Amino acid sequence: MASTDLTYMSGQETNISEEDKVSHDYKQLILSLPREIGFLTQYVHFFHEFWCPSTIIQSVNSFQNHFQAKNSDVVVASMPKSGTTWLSALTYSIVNRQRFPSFENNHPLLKFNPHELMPHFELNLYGDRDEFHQIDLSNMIEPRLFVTHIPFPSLAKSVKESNCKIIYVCRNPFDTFVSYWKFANKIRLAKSLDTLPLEECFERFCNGVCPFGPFWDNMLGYLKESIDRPHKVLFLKYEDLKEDVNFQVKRIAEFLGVPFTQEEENNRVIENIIKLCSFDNMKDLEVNKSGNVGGNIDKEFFFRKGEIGYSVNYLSPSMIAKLSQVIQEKLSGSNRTFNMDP
Ligand code: PAP
Repeated sequence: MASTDLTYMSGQETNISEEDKVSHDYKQLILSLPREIGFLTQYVHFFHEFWCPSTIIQSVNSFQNHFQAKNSDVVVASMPKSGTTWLSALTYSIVNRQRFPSFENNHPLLKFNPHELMPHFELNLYGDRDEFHQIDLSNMIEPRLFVTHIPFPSLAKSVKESNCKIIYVCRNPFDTFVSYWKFANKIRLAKSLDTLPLEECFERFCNGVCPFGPFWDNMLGYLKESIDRPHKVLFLKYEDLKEDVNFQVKRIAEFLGVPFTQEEENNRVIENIIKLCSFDNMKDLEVNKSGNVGGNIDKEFFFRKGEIGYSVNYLSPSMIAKLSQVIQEKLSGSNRTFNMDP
């Protein structure tokens, strides 16, 4: 790919022209940081204790310095490829069910991809902004809904300290890794760039090197908060959503302080939300079949298989054994247990 760099915007990437927007001071900072080969960017840099793509460093800093959370805010947080799109759609539908009671006509999710309805702090909102730019969020309807992949300790102080709510979704690392690797290569192919070899990416992932990782640190940061402050952080698993989404949707609504009434249950509101946000439905929507988000990522790339355990078709038994061991070691050090079977 010669001297071309990729930058990671909107959960994805753009091209070298985006990196040119990084200010001189940030270029100096970036040069001083440890770096490794990235997935969607040429490099990721170790910044604020996580692996951060170069152009995101500036927006992460802007977000940390300027974002003022409101107690009514809701934040969907995750490692990339853990179910962000699905959880965002569910959260949007649950929170806005009074405003948009019809799930068949005129619902925003029939016209927009979830990523267009809920801005990412670091990828859309503060991406492509200079450090001192104050973003006007006064037009956002409350409760404001946001998305982030940033680890808990590196969130803006007001997000951590206010009473805003965070819902984190975690997915087993095998499927997360394969989903990310496939996603990155689809984008690279669309840009006529070399695809990334599975083995090399896997080694880096096992060493913790992936955007917003290490995987285990990102997950454990939110898991710890969900245990210490259960009213602040709800920790969900993609696999649990797949197993019993009805139960999890009720859990989310209760956590957000908007439980479903008996009348809503009788009117099958929960089932309608689940159907609207289901993989099959969302993948088939015209709005998700064409066009892009962030100016350069095909919306269809967000919907691939949506299955559990599909990664065994890509990872050898020895790769699965290796990542299992890494995860076990990382989790045992934290006295947490977590079923990570593929
Ligand atoms: P992001 O972090 O870039 O937003 P994210 O939505 O977290 O991506 O992850 C995409 C994965 O969720 C894909 O998994 P796969 O590659 O293993 O197939 C995608 O298919 C899956 N996905 C997207 N929407 C849904 C949905 N409505 N239900 C279940 N899985 C979904």
